[in-house]
Amino acid sequence: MGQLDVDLVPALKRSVEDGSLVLQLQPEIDLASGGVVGMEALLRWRHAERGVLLPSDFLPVAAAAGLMPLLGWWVLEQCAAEVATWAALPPADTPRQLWVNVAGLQLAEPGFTDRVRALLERHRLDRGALGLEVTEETLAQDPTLVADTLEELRDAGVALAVDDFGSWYSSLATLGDLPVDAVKLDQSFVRGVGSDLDDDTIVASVIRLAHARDLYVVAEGVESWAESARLVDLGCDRAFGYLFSPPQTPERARAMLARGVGSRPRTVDLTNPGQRVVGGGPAL
Ligand code: G
Ligand code: MN
Repeated sequence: MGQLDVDLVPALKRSVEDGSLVLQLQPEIDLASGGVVGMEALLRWRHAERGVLLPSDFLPVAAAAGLMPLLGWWVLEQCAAEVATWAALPPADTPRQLWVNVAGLQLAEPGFTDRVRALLERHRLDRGALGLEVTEETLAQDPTLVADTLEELRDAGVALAVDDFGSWYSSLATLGDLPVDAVKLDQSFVRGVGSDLDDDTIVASVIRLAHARDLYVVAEGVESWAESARLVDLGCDRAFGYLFSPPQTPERARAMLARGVGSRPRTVDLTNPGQRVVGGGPAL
C-alpha cells in the first residue's frame, strides 16, 4: 500500500455513512429479444478531492486496511434493498436479476453464506433475484474453498456467475464442475469478436462449452453493433455495454426495467456497425 493510498483510509471508513459511496446499475440485455433482463451493480466512490474513483482505485486500499467486510456488506445491503423495490414494477417475462461483484476476501469471511441467507430473508427476495459474481482469478486462488462456498450460496438461493471469464485459461476445463449459472465473458475478448481470429475462436469455444454445461453466457462491455451481431451469431445469451446503455442511477434503472428496454444512445448510427459507443453515463 503506497503512501498516497494510506491517506484514503479515514475517508473510506466514513464513506459508507456520508453518502460518498454510490451504486450505479448497468442494464443487461437478452440478445434474442433485446429486452432488459437485469442489471449489474457497479460501485463508485465520490472522493471530495480526487473525484470519482473506481473500485480498482480503492478496493486494494480497503483490503489492506481490513475494510472489505464494511464495504462489501454495505454493497450487498444496498443491492438487496434495491431488488426488493423491483417487486413493485410491472411483471416481466423473465425474472429480473441484480448482479453484484464479490471479492474473494469477502467470500472467505466465516459465516458469509449465513449472513447472505439472512439478507435474502429480511428483504424477502425470490430465489435467483440476487446474483453474485466471482472473478475467474478468485476461483483460481482457492478453488476448494470457493467451490464449497458457492455450493452453499446456491442452496441459499443466490444466482452465481464467473466474472471476467477467459482471462485465466486454466479454469476452462473445470467450468463444468462449478456450481454456477452463468459465465461473464471478459470484455478484452468481446473487443475482438468478429475481427480478431483468436478472440473470436475463444469466444465461440467458451459459448459452446458453457452451453454444453447448461450455463448461459453474458458478454461484457459490448460497444458496437458489429460485436453485438457476431455475438448473436455465436449464440451468446446476454450482453451489456455502452452500446445498449451506460451505467444508470438506480432510479433510471428502475424505469428501464419497468419499460423492459434499454436506452440506446441517440448517437448510434445504425448504418455503421463498426461504430463504437464509448463511455457515457450519469454525472456522479
Ligand atoms: O468485469 P467487470 O464486471 O468488473 O466490468 C465492469 C466494468 O466495465 C465497469 O466498470 C463498467 O463501467 C465497464 N463497462 C461497462 N460497459 C462497458 C463498455 O461497453 N465498454 C467499456 N470499455 N467498459 C464498460
Ligand atoms: Mn462483473
